[in-house]
Amino acid sequence: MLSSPTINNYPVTSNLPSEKIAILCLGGLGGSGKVATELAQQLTLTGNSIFLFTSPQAQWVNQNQSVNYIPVSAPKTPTPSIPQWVEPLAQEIIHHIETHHIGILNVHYAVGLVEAALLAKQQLATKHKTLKVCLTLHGSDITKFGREVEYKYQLKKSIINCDRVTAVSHWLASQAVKILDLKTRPTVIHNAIDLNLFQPLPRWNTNQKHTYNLCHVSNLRDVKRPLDAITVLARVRGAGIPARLLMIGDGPNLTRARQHAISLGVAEHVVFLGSTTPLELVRWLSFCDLQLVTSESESFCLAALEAMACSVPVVGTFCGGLEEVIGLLDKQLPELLLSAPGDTATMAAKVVQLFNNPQTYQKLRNTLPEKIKQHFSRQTQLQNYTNLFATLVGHGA
Ligand code: GMT
Repeated sequence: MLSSPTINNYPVTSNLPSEKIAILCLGGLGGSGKVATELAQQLTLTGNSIFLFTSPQAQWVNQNQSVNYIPVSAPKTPTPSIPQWVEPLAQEIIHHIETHHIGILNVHYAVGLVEAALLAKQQLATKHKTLKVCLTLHGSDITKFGREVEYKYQLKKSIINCDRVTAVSHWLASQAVKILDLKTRPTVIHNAIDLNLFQPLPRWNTNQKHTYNLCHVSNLRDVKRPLDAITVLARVRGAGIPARLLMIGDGPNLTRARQHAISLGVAEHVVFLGSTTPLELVRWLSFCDLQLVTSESESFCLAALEAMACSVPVVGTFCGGLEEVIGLLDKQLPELLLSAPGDTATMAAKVVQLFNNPQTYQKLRNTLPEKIKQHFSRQTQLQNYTNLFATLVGHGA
């Protein structure tokens, strides 16, 4: 065990068990992979031996990271679990667990990945080898797959068989209990972000004839309702506010989104930027006056946290976790900034109201980054995970 390691100069009491730890996650654009990869990287920086099992050419892994990256055949995006990919993945997990003598596997995202992990645990047990499986729930694993009859029972069985289960928000923990009728509530460990990267940069848009820059940052899946962001832009412009929309991200609704912009007559005011690196994202955010989160459901909404850390206020939906995240920053914020999913008229009205109230707007810009530091610190997240892993060994594990 190491004494007093630090993360970005913050001390972290490392009571990580001596067991080696691996983190398994999806390798695509999604937030669960981002959270898991950063967690692996940050724990590595405390001097621990952490392995990251994720898809080849994973989105969030880069050469500058010191984590032990092991490509495995995990899917890149949430994928229904079928034996054709789950069983081979389990065999790869067994191989790497045995090769590197790993004792704890933290699985980020339930569907498919946790079945592979539990299959590995079971087969290792027949060789008298112990693998503890700690599952982190991220969102649609519960809110989408948990509601589908063909996945629900398998998912519940898997969750019950894990040694520990966490969720990224209280809202998601409650959904898991309710949807799957769980007897044990998952432990909540909120996500955190890299505040050395996500911080306000000098503003670009300071001219008098200001065009407001809105942005929508997502993987353009149906659950994000990206077309609503374009409708909100059209409504804001219709209310006389000169605005454009930066669509940041890539995904299944890209073509429909472009067509929607044309059909609403705002195509020249919508810029599709595709997916970006985290550094590029911070730079784009420094052009932005406001972020639109139009999702049907979000367990947490990492994109909103990143924007607010860069001083970009968010107008969004009551979609679950977002309300919890911004409500923790300030109890008044959900009422001020959120409306029902799909209610683009109210969302546009809230945007207009903010831009027409420079005092309220500026106060948000000035105070959000500091509040995020207080409520979503990396240090707390790491401490919570290390404490949890420590409970997996020794008595009662
Ligand atoms: O659960 C998903 O839909 C996928 C997952 C991902 O990989 O992007 O997203 C979830 O995890 C993020 C990180 O914890 C959260 O910020 C997102 O809110 C959450 N997405 C949903 O709940 C739809």
